[in-house]
Amino acid sequence: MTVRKILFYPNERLRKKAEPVEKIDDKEIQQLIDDMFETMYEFQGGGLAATQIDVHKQIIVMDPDKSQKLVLINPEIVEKSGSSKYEEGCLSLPGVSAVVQRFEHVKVKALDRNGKPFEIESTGDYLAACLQHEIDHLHGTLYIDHVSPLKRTLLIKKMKKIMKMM
Ligand code: GNR
Ligand code: NI
Repeated sequence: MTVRKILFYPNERLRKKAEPVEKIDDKEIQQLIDDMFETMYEFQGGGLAATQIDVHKQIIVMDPDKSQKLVLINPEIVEKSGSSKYEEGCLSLPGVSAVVQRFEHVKVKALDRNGKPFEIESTGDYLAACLQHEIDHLHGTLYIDHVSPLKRTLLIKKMKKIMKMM
């Protein structure tokens, strides 16, 4: 297993749309999933999208409450309703966070790491925010796209200052 390099904003590759995975029963894909967990734990994220390590395939790993490893391949939101706010951070924008408006409830359909379909649903909590945040990454969207232009400018300025000190 290898810790992979994370892409940081404003890298344009974070804006690429991920392609669906066709063959899950593949050594390369299984290796990639292991590396994604390794990378996510190394940088203490609650989730990680393949896009963030410059692999443009529809794969997400998550461990939102540090209790169960979740893998979502080719995820798709099949139900969404309501609205709620959650404070989000992102490994691709180190050192900053902001309150983001999301759907309160989502139901997501995906394949697990064995290619078996499953559904996961969540309402108004970290998992619900995380699912939407990670699926956004696969579409080239970042949480700062969901805040006001003024707030976004301030966040980017602060992030660049923090990154210079790292
Ligand atoms: O570590 C992370 N925390 C987080 C907090 C609220 C909502 C979403 C997240 S995901 C983020 C890790 C990350 O950048 N995933 O793409
Ligand atoms: Ni993120």
